[in-house]
Amino acid sequence: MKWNKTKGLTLILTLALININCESNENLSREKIQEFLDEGMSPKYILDNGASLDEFYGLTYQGGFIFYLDANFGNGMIAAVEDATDRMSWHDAKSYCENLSIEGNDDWNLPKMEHLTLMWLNLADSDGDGYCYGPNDPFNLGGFESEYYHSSTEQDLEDSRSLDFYDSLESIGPKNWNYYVRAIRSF
Ligand SMILES: [Ca+2]
Ligand SMILES: [Ca+2]
Repeated sequence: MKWNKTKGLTLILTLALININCESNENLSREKIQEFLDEGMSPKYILDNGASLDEFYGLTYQGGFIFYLDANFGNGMIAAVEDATDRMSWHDAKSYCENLSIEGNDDWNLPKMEHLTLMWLNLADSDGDGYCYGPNDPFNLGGFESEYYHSSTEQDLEDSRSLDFYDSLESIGPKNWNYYVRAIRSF
């Protein structure tokens, strides 16, 4: 059998994972999952080795926070770790996201309404009490503001949909209103 660096590393990581599972016989901790992600393991591989889906939300992967993960196929979505610096109009929000480049990835987008809602559920209100109290809220995993965020979803030519990150109330308003912006990408 021929060795190379990648094979060696994969074997070491696999043994580490098996070792953890045998010792604890419990689900992997968030800290451990984050370590494995940082070492280059895929979320799907970690899932298949005993991690539970909920533990992934808010962990960092490919330059963002995981807020969606498909347990069957291993694809998912991340939110950029920060908002755009300023509140901006819908058109500016779209081009800001499309021009973003983080860790070599330039396929960021303004989230559709359903993805913005998922981001709120799995990151901003991770404790599920129905509210996000802003950056100092310990259960607000993405550091979101307790304010309105743009979605890419249009209502008509002049209006678009947004989400109040305080209580996840949906709103429809003119595209030239300035709201907070958080880019997302799929992996
Ligand atoms: Ca782009
Ligand atoms: Ca909450």
